[in-house]
Amino acid sequence: MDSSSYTYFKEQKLSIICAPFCGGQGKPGVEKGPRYMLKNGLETDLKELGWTTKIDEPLDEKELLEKTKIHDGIDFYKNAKRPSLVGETSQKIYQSVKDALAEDRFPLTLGGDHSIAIGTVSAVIDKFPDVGLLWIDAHADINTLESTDSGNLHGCPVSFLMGLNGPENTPDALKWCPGSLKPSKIAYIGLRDVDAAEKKIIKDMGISAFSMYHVDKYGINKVIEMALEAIHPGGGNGPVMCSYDVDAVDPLFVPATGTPVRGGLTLRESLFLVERLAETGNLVGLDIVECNPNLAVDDIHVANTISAGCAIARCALGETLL
Ligand SMILES: [Mn+2]
Repeated sequence: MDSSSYTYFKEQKLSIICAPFCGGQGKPGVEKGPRYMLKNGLETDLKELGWTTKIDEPLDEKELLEKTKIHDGIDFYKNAKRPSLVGETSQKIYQSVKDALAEDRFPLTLGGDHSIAIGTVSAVIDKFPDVGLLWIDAHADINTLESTDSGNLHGCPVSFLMGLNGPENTPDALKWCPGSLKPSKIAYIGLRDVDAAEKKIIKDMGISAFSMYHVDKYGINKVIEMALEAIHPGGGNGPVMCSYDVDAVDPLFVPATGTPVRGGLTLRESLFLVERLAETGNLVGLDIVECNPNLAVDDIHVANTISAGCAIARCALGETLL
């Protein structure tokens, strides 16, 4: 793709924002995601696609890992684990994404667990108030503080983004989050493990959700087009943010992730999805989250997972097969 293909980032400037955070869930290792993806040559590959890159590391991986242990058992709100740390960390990511967008840089954020999207999506909405959000995931991540069984906040970011917890029921450290995402501005793709309470929220609020059933029924291209039409009615045109949890991809292809669920997207469907979004020229932000090298059984698992994460980034940012 040449730079004229981009509606919002004609100068093709990019910030790679590293978000090595594992405190939104309980399995250490997911903080290694950014480091592993960069070691895999991601920055060089993106440069070759024409992007001028800058790496932003607002978090200290080691310090944060220590803090996550310290916060265990003392930092909680109702059933939710480590809300102060999640709030403080996602606010730092929020600032980094805001800084990138202020310089007209495309924000590519590498997680870390999915709680960091509280920061990324909020910042993108500040810059593009009419942005539509595509949440690519096996899970809906829309549990509220009331409904979460596990208490892991990586299962709750959408509820904060939408303001579903209400001001009086939001932990102090998360009160910075505007919570302004409207139900009509989000669409899910890839769902296959949705809690009963989440199903109710999705139904009651009329949120567009395309599960693996829809992918099987209509094919991935039609699903993407329906999702775009849902967030931008009347042609599907307008800014799009993509928050991509690699567990949307079938564990055959992405085994090293915290909450794998079988029956997911094939590797081609996963990449086609972002190739198709790149083709619209309307992408304004991308997260790639939940790559956890510690959960690999062998080196091939690590390589498959990390290379899939990197391929998603490249395809979203202009890599094509021909
Ligand atoms: Mn997720």
